[in-house]
Amino acid sequence: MLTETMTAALNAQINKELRAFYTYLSMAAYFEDDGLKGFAAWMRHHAEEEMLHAMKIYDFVLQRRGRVTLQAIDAPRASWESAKNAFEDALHHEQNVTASIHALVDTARKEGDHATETFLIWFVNEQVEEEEIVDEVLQKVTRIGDFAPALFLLDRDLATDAAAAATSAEGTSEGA
Ligand code: OFO
Repeated sequence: MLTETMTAALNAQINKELRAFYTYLSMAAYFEDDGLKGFAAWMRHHAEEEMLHAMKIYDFVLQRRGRVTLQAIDAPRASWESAKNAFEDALHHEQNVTASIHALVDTARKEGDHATETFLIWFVNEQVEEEEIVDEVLQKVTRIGDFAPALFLLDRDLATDAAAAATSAEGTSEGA
């Protein structure tokens, strides 16, 4: 059974994950509009991952006989100055999520909730990976700057990455 404090903190995290879903989906729409379909596919795949994160916490709260209470999701930003600016924003967003996951672990420890603390380890590790992949693309777009041919090559690579990630996610859910 979850404590009230832990339940409130987990519900707040569900909202943050849904906010991340919204943000990445908005970035996907921005890149679609900009004609960068590979960037758009990458962002869309990432948005879907955020929804899975939200649902993972949602299911955990229910499993522990807690009450899921959904809160309003703030409207995300709709446009960015450049691909670089969008990825800077994405990295900043991931760093905030990392901080809030760490704060959740602290709460679980204070509450003496070992099950939640153990559950959150997956998210702690996931954030290391999330920051790394966003930062990897950010470094590339930073080096590319305004050089359109390189941007289109990266767009093609990101389309391939997004398709491979979607296939592997399908394989995982089929195997589950
Ligand atoms: Fe990209 O962050 Fe969720 O957890």
